Amino acid sequence: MNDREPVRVSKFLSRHLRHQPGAIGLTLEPGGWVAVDTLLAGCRAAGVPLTRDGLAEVVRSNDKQRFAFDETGDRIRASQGHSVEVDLRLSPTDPPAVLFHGTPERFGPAILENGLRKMGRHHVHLSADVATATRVGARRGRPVVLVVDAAAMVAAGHPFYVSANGVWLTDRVPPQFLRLVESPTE
Ligand code: HQG
Repeated sequence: MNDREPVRVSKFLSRHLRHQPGAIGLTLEPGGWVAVDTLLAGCRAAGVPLTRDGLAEVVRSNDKQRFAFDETGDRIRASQGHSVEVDLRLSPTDPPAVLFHGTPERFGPAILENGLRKMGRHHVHLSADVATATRVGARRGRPVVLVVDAAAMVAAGHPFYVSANGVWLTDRVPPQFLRLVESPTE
């Protein structure tokens, strides 16, 4: 693998483990799992030849730890970020008192008005720190960061989940639990 190859493979895995498993003949098992052998066969057939060791290296070195093996090492899944219907079987977990959500500046007004919605994904994605939220928001333009009053949401009965790679997930964040962090990048 050259330097760019792990990124290319990671994008390929994200596409098929989160969004279009059927396109390379995969069916996600409960929990979002796929047998490693089935995945490698699907990759090969799609022109992305990958060995078991190559896959392990992509999983190990991935910048956001997007993928995880199960305890046997025979199955793999994306830890979060799915758009396909999947039950990740995560247990509700108490979040820190505040969480953060980074978004392009242009979405700020609509979110403050309507709250955070999961849009194309399974959950609203929240970060534990401002720096991470800023990076998420900066993917598509100048970012703003919103503070989520997670403690108040828990008190109001909203469940939270945390993925294996530390992304906090919830179904929605109504506007009364949101406020803007001023100039997060300055
Ligand atoms: C926005 C990446 C208008 C929301 C990242 C976001 C993350 C609203 C966009 C992960 C809205 C959805 C997820 C409302 C939410 N009005 N806009 N009411 N409610 N939005 O990509 O959180 O590289 O589905 O702010 O690092 O940006 O894929 O969610 O901008 O962890 O591993 O609608 O994706 O990780 O966009 O990103 P997304 P996200 P990966």
